[in-house]
Amino acid sequence: MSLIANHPPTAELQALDAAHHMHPFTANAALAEKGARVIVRAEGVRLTDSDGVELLDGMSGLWCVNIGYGRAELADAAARQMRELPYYNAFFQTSHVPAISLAAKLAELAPGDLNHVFFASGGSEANDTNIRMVRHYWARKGQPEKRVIIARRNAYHGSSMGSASLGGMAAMHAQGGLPIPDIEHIAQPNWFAEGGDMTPEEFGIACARELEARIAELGAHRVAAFIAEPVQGAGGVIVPPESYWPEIKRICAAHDILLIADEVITGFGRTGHWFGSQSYGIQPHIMTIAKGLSSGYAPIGGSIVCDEVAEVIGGDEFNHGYTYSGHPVAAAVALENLRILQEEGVVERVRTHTAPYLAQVWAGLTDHPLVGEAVQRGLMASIALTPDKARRAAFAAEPGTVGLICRERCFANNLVMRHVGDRMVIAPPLVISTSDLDVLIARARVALDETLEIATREGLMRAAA
Ligand code: PXG
Repeated sequence: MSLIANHPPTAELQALDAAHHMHPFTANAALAEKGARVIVRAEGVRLTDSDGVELLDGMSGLWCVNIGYGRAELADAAARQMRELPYYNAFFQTSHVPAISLAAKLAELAPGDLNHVFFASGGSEANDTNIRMVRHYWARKGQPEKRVIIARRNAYHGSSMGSASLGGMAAMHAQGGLPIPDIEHIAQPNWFAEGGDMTPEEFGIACARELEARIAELGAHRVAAFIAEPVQGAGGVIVPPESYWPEIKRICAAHDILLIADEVITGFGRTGHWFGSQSYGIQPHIMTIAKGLSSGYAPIGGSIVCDEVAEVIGGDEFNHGYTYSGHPVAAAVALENLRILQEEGVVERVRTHTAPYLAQVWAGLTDHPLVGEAVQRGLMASIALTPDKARRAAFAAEPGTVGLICRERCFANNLVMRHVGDRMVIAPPLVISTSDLDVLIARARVALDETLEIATREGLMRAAA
């Protein structure tokens, strides 16, 4: 590797970034003062910044680089496809080889009769497709009033008007006139924060029964679908109690409600199966996919749709689609990514090797005085920071104050770990080795020690009333 940087110096990049680049989910003025950390390249599970410092990426970028960085095969697939057919569409009675092959491959990988794919460029677009598709489905079946979609508080389903309405994040609904009509929210199965005196299993049932209660309130004739992530990701890696999904399944079936599994994070091996639904024995009617579909090498997402819904929707023209639906280059990259995941046995290795190892070392973090619980499923995991373990207490300070300190300490120790409020989350590339998991845990421990020291010094170790 060349030691001569092929980019301007960091300060210059930061100044241009501050002057012209509006960052997503960021207070840009505050960032401008501090300067963004500029990432210039990556290999395997490691990022390199513009000062040449190496970081262990505990987040797979943004939950997406499942296969790890630097796979030349994906670059070659993109270049090949760009030369042969950089763009064509499927709107007006045409199709092309990458979209056809990818749809067929996804039908093979997805469980049961999820045999049809509607492509998008990412998860937000795919969830907007889902809103229109389930409402149109019931309308075509003669029940146009069956249009309410029930989702969960603290869920993340994207940033477009529709998908952010599905999402249950209050801070997002507070900006830009959300939610759109006929979206309802129920509790998330977050036992640590909201379980009170119930056991996790009792709490899982209670959360699921909120769905049944809301359906009863609205009338089943008005409810089109329930959407949820098998394991909430951006909400803080909330692993539901084992009792939760069987009860949700029963309720959806009993009231003739479509089930949409948002697999944007849980898909493509994250939970140790191809899809999170398989980890929980769920057979959804629609799955939202994105991120790991191409390991983030190209923007592509979509909806995998069951036979019945596809047949009803296919009966006339569904007035919906994106210029880049099934983009040939992105589809070719996704196909190559799936080939490698499959041929190298990456998903199986997570299930039988790395996830069990992570489960063991991650659980060990509960001996730290700041850590109230440590949960994990496959290669996604979280810890809840607390000032009082016995009470599972929240901090008296503004939520996220201590989490942000911990995130900063991780960054300073060359580990990318995200905070969601006062939960710390990881989702490393699926190709991570057990020795790199050891490095991750060692750096996390240092960061936790430093966080405890700072929080104690600043009087932040007080519990909310
Ligand atoms: N569904 C889920 C479950 C997601 O996690 C989306 C939909 C939207 O996908 P697109 O491709 O439109 O971004 C997501 C995205 C975070 C973070 O900070 C998480 C996501 C996106 C950005 C930030 O955890 N998830």
